[in-house]
Amino acid sequence: MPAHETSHKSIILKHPSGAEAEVRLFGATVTSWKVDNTERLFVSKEAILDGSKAIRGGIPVVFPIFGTDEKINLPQHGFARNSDWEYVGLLTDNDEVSVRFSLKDNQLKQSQRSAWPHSFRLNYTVALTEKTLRTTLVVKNEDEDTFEFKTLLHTYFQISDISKIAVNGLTNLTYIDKVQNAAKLVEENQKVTIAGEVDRVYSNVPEEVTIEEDGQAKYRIVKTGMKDTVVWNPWIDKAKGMGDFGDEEYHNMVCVEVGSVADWVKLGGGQTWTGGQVITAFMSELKEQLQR
Ligand code: TA6
Repeated sequence: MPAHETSHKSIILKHPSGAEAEVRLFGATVTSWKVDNTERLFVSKEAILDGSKAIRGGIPVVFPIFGTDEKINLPQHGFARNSDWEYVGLLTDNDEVSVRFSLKDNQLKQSQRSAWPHSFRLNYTVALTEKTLRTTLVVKNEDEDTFEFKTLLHTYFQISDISKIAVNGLTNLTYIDKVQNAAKLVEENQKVTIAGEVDRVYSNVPEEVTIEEDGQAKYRIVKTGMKDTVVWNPWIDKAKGMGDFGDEEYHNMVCVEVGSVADWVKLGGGQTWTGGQVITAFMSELKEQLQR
Protein backbone atom coordinates (compact mmCIF):
# COMPACT_ATOMS: atom_id res chain seq x y z
CA MET A 1 0.00 0.00 0.00
CA PRO A 2 1.86 3.17 -1.16
CA ALA A 3 0.23 5.41 1.45
CA HIS A 4 -1.92 4.89 4.51
CA GLU A 5 -3.22 7.00 7.39
CA THR A 6 -2.13 6.25 10.95
CA SER A 7 -3.97 6.66 14.25
CA HIS A 8 -1.86 9.68 15.15
CA LYS A 9 -2.96 11.85 12.19
CA SER A 10 -0.08 11.11 9.87
CA ILE A 11 0.39 9.58 6.45
CA ILE A 12 2.97 6.85 5.87
CA LEU A 13 4.39 6.66 2.33
CA LYS A 14 6.04 3.48 1.09
CA HIS A 15 8.00 3.28 -2.15
CA PRO A 16 8.47 -0.11 -3.88
CA SER A 17 12.24 0.26 -3.28
CA GLY A 18 11.63 0.20 0.47
CA ALA A 19 12.06 3.97 0.95
CA GLU A 20 9.54 5.35 3.45
CA ALA A 21 8.36 8.70 4.76
CA GLU A 22 5.90 9.94 7.35
CA VAL A 23 4.04 13.26 7.14
CA ARG A 24 2.00 14.54 10.08
CA LEU A 25 -1.14 16.51 9.23
CA PHE A 26 0.02 18.95 11.89
CA GLY A 27 2.04 21.47 9.92
CA ALA A 28 2.22 19.00 7.00
CA THR A 29 5.52 18.22 8.72
CA VAL A 30 7.60 15.42 7.24
CA THR A 31 8.81 13.67 10.41
CA SER A 32 10.60 10.69 8.88
CA TRP A 33 12.36 9.81 5.65
CA LYS A 34 14.08 6.43 5.43
CA VAL A 35 16.39 5.37 2.60
CA ASP A 36 18.17 1.99 2.82
CA ASN A 37 16.42 1.51 6.16
CA THR A 38 18.29 4.54 7.54
CA GLU A 39 16.53 7.59 8.97
CA ARG A 40 17.72 10.71 7.13
CA LEU A 41 15.80 13.44 8.99
CA PHE A 42 16.49 14.57 12.54
CA VAL A 43 13.57 14.83 14.97
CA SER A 44 14.48 15.71 18.53
CA LYS A 45 13.79 13.07 21.18
CA GLU A 46 12.24 15.96 23.12
CA ALA A 47 10.02 17.07 20.23
CA ILE A 48 6.45 17.88 21.25
CA LEU A 49 4.10 15.93 18.97
CA ASP A 50 0.70 16.77 20.52
CA GLY A 51 0.01 19.75 18.25
CA SER A 52 0.70 22.29 20.96
CA LYS A 53 3.80 23.65 19.20
CA ALA A 54 5.76 23.27 15.98
CA ILE A 55 7.66 19.98 15.72
CA ARG A 56 11.36 20.23 16.51
CA GLY A 57 12.69 18.42 13.52
CA GLY A 58 11.78 16.90 10.18
CA ILE A 59 10.72 19.51 7.61
CA PRO A 60 8.52 22.22 9.18
CA VAL A 61 6.89 24.51 6.58
CA VAL A 62 7.60 28.18 7.30
CA PHE A 63 4.91 30.55 5.93
CA PRO A 64 3.95 33.49 5.61
CA ILE A 65 6.78 34.99 7.67
CA PHE A 66 10.34 33.91 8.49
CA GLY A 67 11.36 34.68 12.06
CA THR A 68 9.10 37.36 13.51
CA ASP A 69 7.75 40.58 12.01
CA GLU A 70 6.89 43.69 13.99
CA LYS A 71 3.99 44.48 11.68
CA ILE A 72 2.52 40.96 11.55
CA ASN A 73 1.35 39.52 14.86
CA LEU A 74 2.07 35.85 14.14
CA PRO A 75 4.24 33.34 16.04
CA GLN A 76 7.83 32.90 14.86
CA HIS A 77 7.98 31.41 11.36
CA GLY A 78 4.26 31.94 10.80
CA PHE A 79 1.21 29.69 11.11
CA ALA A 80 1.77 26.96 8.47
CA ARG A 81 3.93 24.70 10.68
CA ASN A 82 1.48 24.72 13.56
CA SER A 83 -1.81 24.40 11.70
CA ASP A 84 -3.77 21.25 10.93
CA TRP A 85 -3.55 20.69 7.16
CA GLU A 86 -6.00 18.67 5.12
CA TYR A 87 -4.84 15.43 3.50
CA VAL A 88 -5.90 15.71 -0.15
CA GLY A 89 -4.73 12.36 -1.50
CA LEU A 90 -2.21 10.03 -3.05
CA LEU A 91 -0.69 9.99 -6.52
CA THR A 92 1.58 7.30 -7.91
CA ASP A 93 3.04 7.78 -11.35
CA ASN A 94 6.19 6.43 -12.95
CA ASP A 95 8.61 5.93 -10.12
CA GLU A 96 7.19 8.45 -7.63
CA VAL A 97 4.79 7.98 -4.72
CA SER A 98 3.40 11.37 -3.67
CA VAL A 99 0.84 12.73 -1.26
CA ARG A 100 -0.69 16.18 -1.18
CA PHE A 101 -1.85 18.41 1.64
CA SER A 102 -3.66 21.73 1.62
CA LEU A 103 -4.13 24.64 3.97
CA LYS A 104 -6.67 27.37 3.32
CA ASP A 105 -7.24 30.66 5.11
CA ASN A 106 -10.57 29.45 6.50
CA GLN A 107 -8.76 26.66 8.38
CA LEU A 108 -6.83 29.17 10.48
CA LYS A 109 -7.60 30.47 13.96
CA GLN A 110 -9.31 33.87 13.93
CA SER A 111 -6.24 35.47 15.55
CA GLN A 112 -4.07 34.23 12.67
CA ARG A 113 -6.51 35.40 10.02
CA SER A 114 -6.62 38.82 11.69
CA ALA A 115 -2.83 38.99 11.77
CA TRP A 116 -2.52 38.06 8.08
CA PRO A 117 -5.91 38.89 6.48
CA HIS A 118 -5.49 37.37 3.02
CA SER A 119 -7.40 34.71 1.11
CA PHE A 120 -4.94 31.98 0.12
CA ARG A 121 -4.55 28.29 -0.45
CA LEU A 122 -1.34 26.30 0.10
CA ASN A 123 -0.88 23.00 -1.71
CA TYR A 124 2.06 20.94 -0.44
CA THR A 125 3.31 17.80 -2.15
CA VAL A 126 5.64 15.23 -0.55
CA ALA A 127 7.01 12.73 -3.07
CA LEU A 128 9.26 9.70 -2.67
CA THR A 129 11.48 7.82 -5.07
CA GLU A 130 14.14 5.24 -4.15
CA LYS A 131 16.72 7.80 -3.03
CA THR A 132 14.95 11.18 -3.17
CA LEU A 133 12.38 13.16 -1.23
CA ARG A 134 10.68 16.02 -3.06
CA THR A 135 8.74 18.67 -1.14
CA THR A 136 6.97 21.34 -3.17
CA LEU A 137 4.83 24.23 -1.97
CA VAL A 138 2.32 26.04 -4.19
CA VAL A 139 0.94 29.32 -2.86
CA LYS A 140 -2.31 30.51 -4.46
CA ASN A 141 -3.42 34.13 -3.88
CA GLU A 142 -7.21 33.90 -3.81
CA ASP A 143 -7.55 37.61 -3.12
CA GLU A 144 -7.96 40.24 -5.80
CA ASP A 145 -5.07 42.27 -4.41
CA THR A 146 -1.37 41.47 -4.22
CA PHE A 147 -0.01 40.07 -0.99
CA GLU A 148 3.56 39.29 0.05
CA PHE A 149 5.05 36.44 2.05
CA LYS A 150 8.26 34.68 3.03
CA THR A 151 8.53 30.91 3.02
CA LEU A 152 11.11 28.23 3.84
CA LEU A 153 11.38 24.46 4.21
CA HIS A 154 13.09 24.12 7.58
CA THR A 155 14.84 20.80 6.93
CA TYR A 156 16.66 19.11 9.84
CA PHE A 157 19.16 16.61 8.40
CA GLN A 158 20.23 13.61 10.48
CA ILE A 159 24.04 13.41 10.77
CA SER A 160 26.48 11.48 12.95
CA ASP A 161 28.90 14.22 14.01
CA ILE A 162 28.54 17.97 13.38
CA SER A 163 32.33 18.38 13.58
CA LYS A 164 32.67 16.26 10.41
CA ILE A 165 30.08 18.14 8.38
CA ALA A 166 30.76 20.53 5.47
CA VAL A 167 28.20 22.35 3.32
CA ASN A 168 29.30 22.93 -0.28
CA GLY A 169 27.95 25.37 -2.88
CA LEU A 170 27.88 28.58 -0.84
CA THR A 171 31.24 30.04 -1.81
CA ASN A 172 31.35 33.78 -2.65
CA LEU A 173 27.68 34.22 -1.67
CA THR A 174 26.47 37.09 0.50
CA TYR A 175 24.93 36.05 3.79
CA ILE A 176 23.35 37.64 6.85
CA ASP A 177 24.99 36.27 9.98
CA LYS A 178 22.38 36.24 12.75
CA VAL A 179 25.08 35.25 15.25
CA GLN A 180 27.01 38.45 14.47
CA ASN A 181 24.15 40.96 14.83
CA ALA A 182 22.92 40.36 11.29
CA ALA A 183 26.25 41.39 9.78
CA LYS A 184 26.25 41.19 5.98
CA LEU A 185 29.26 39.08 4.95
CA VAL A 186 30.59 37.11 1.97
CA GLU A 187 31.32 33.38 2.26
CA GLU A 188 34.99 32.84 1.54
CA ASN A 189 35.12 29.12 2.27
CA GLN A 190 34.69 26.39 -0.33
CA LYS A 191 33.35 24.20 2.46
CA VAL A 192 31.24 25.71 5.25
CA THR A 193 32.04 23.85 8.46
CA ILE A 194 30.42 24.20 11.88
CA ALA A 195 32.39 24.62 15.12
CA GLY A 196 29.96 26.83 17.03
CA GLU A 197 26.48 28.34 16.72
CA VAL A 198 25.72 29.01 13.05
CA ASP A 199 22.62 30.91 11.87
CA ARG A 200 23.10 32.34 8.39
CA VAL A 201 20.79 33.40 5.57
CA TYR A 202 22.63 32.99 2.25
CA SER A 203 21.05 34.94 -0.61
CA ASN A 204 20.72 34.12 -4.30
CA VAL A 205 22.02 30.61 -3.81
CA PRO A 206 22.63 28.36 -6.85
CA GLU A 207 20.16 25.48 -7.23
CA GLU A 208 22.43 22.76 -5.81
CA VAL A 209 24.00 22.56 -2.35
CA THR A 210 25.54 19.41 -0.90
CA ILE A 211 26.20 18.24 2.64
CA GLU A 212 29.17 15.97 3.22
CA GLU A 213 30.25 14.12 6.34
CA ASP A 214 33.82 13.04 6.86
CA GLY A 215 34.55 13.93 3.22
CA GLN A 216 31.74 11.70 1.87
CA ALA A 217 28.67 13.11 0.07
CA LYS A 218 25.69 12.62 2.40
CA TYR A 219 22.86 14.76 0.98
CA ARG A 220 22.27 16.76 -2.21
CA ILE A 221 19.69 19.52 -2.10
CA VAL A 222 18.36 20.89 -5.40
CA LYS A 223 15.98 23.80 -4.95
CA THR A 224 13.48 25.30 -7.40
CA GLY A 225 11.74 28.64 -7.08
CA MET A 226 13.46 29.40 -3.78
CA LYS A 227 16.18 32.12 -3.78
CA ASP A 228 17.91 31.61 -0.46
CA THR A 229 19.36 28.97 1.84
CA VAL A 230 19.63 29.07 5.64
CA VAL A 231 22.30 27.12 7.52
CA TRP A 232 21.62 26.60 11.23
CA ASN A 233 23.04 24.71 14.14
CA PRO A 234 22.14 25.93 17.66
CA TRP A 235 25.32 24.57 19.30
CA ILE A 236 25.68 24.27 23.06
CA ASP A 237 24.01 27.31 24.64
CA LYS A 238 21.01 27.56 22.29
CA ALA A 239 20.56 23.78 22.53
CA LYS A 240 20.31 24.10 26.32
CA GLY A 241 17.82 26.95 25.88
CA MET A 242 15.32 24.90 23.84
CA GLY A 243 12.94 22.81 25.94
CA ASP A 244 12.12 20.55 22.98
CA PHE A 245 15.74 19.79 22.07
CA GLY A 246 18.25 17.63 23.93
CA ASP A 247 21.35 19.38 25.27
CA GLU A 248 23.65 17.13 23.20
CA GLU A 249 21.49 16.78 20.10
CA TYR A 250 23.27 19.59 18.26
CA HIS A 251 25.96 17.01 17.45
CA ASN A 252 23.50 15.02 15.34
CA MET A 253 21.70 17.58 13.22
CA VAL A 254 22.30 20.33 10.74
CA CYS A 255 19.61 22.51 9.20
CA VAL A 256 20.10 23.45 5.55
CA GLU A 257 16.87 25.17 4.61
CA VAL A 258 15.77 26.32 1.17
CA GLY A 259 13.52 29.35 1.19
CA SER A 260 12.68 32.80 -0.09
CA VAL A 261 13.26 34.76 3.10
CA ALA A 262 15.74 37.58 2.38
CA ASP A 263 13.06 39.53 0.51
CA TRP A 264 9.26 39.39 0.43
CA VAL A 265 7.71 37.39 -2.40
CA LYS A 266 5.01 39.53 -4.02
CA LEU A 267 2.08 37.55 -5.42
CA GLY A 268 -0.64 39.21 -7.49
CA GLY A 269 -4.31 38.51 -7.03
CA GLY A 270 -5.29 35.14 -8.50
CA GLN A 271 -1.62 34.23 -9.11
CA THR A 272 0.29 31.17 -7.89
CA TRP A 273 3.88 30.74 -6.77
CA THR A 274 5.77 27.43 -6.60
CA GLY A 275 8.95 26.58 -4.70
CA GLY A 276 10.52 23.44 -3.35
CA GLN A 277 13.40 21.04 -3.10
CA VAL A 278 14.51 17.58 -4.11
CA ILE A 279 16.85 16.04 -1.55
CA THR A 280 18.89 12.98 -2.38
CA ALA A 281 20.36 10.69 0.29
CA PHE A 282 23.63 8.96 -0.43
CA MET A 283 24.67 5.72 1.16
CA SER A 284 28.09 5.77 2.81
CA GLU A 285 30.76 4.45 0.40
CA LEU A 286 31.61 1.68 2.89
CA LYS A 287 27.97 0.57 3.04
CA GLU A 288 27.82 0.68 -0.78
CA GLN A 289 30.92 -1.55 -0.99
CA LEU A 290 29.49 -3.96 1.58
CA GLN A 291 26.32 -4.24 -0.47
CA ARG A 292 28.16 -5.03 -3.73
O1 TA6 B 1 16.14 28.70 10.48
C1 TA6 B 1 16.97 29.08 11.54
C2 TA6 B 1 16.12 29.77 12.60
O2 TA6 B 1 15.52 30.93 12.07
C3 TA6 B 1 16.99 30.06 13.81
O3 TA6 B 1 17.15 31.46 13.99
C4 TA6 B 1 16.25 29.41 14.96
O4 TA6 B 1 15.34 30.31 15.55
C5 TA6 B 1 15.54 28.27 14.22
O5 TA6 B 1 15.07 28.89 13.04
C6 TA6 B 1 14.48 27.56 15.02
O6 TA6 B 1 13.38 28.39 15.21
P1 TA6 B 1 12.16 27.79 16.09
O7 TA6 B 1 11.10 28.86 16.06
O8 TA6 B 1 11.73 26.51 15.44
O9 TA6 B 1 12.73 27.52 17.45
